[in-house]
Amino acid sequence: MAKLRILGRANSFNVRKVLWVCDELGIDYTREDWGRGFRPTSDAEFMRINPIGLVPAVIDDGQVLRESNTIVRYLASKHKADHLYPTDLLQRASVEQWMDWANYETSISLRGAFLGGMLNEPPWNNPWFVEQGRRQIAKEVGQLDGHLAAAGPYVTGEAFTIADIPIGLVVNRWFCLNFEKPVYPAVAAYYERLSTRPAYMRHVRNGLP
Ligand SMILES: N[C@@H](CCC(=O)N[C@@H](CS)C(=O)NCC(=O)O)C(=O)O
Repeated sequence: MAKLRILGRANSFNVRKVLWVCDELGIDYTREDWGRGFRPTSDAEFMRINPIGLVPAVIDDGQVLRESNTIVRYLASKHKADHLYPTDLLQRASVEQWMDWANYETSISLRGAFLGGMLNEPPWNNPWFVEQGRRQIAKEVGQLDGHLAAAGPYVTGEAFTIADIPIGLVVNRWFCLNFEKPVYPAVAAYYERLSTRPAYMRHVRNGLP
């Protein structure tokens, strides 16, 4: 069977989720550098594969998939990793609600706090937007802190699941942000807990925000 083909630069926030889950599941893959700093995703070759023009995209058995969280869930299901992505509907919803939260709520805040405030990228570097993003991400990571303190040590409780993958990316970026941040002890302990996983150190806590 052909190896999973991952299209996207290894320094991308969303590609790193896919690389991490592949390591957790022992999936063999090839990866191609597409996206900022490499071949542009606006190239016809990429757009034919993913007309949305964003990384990651993966090709598995000739089928194209996009959206990092969807790819993570698909791979966990395909490899029957029920311990990472439970089949019980309520447990599954608990995993998915955190994945959705990370992809929607925190990614809006990080546009201001990271793309605007740290990378100085227009149009996100508007001072109002940067300030809003910083305030909002601090609030959200505070919510995560309260949740982990009450119901941790992982996002859905006792065991590591794929919910920890997008949240693990957010937490790594949080610690890289360059403004004065509140101290969140449960999040700090969680960061160290995730860091015991070789795949996290390899793809996420590897010096990149
Ligand atoms: N919702 C998408 C977002 C994908 C996304 O924003 N990808 C960024 C990189 S993290 C991208 O393609 N940026 C353009 C580029 O690198 O050229 C997902 O979760 O996969």
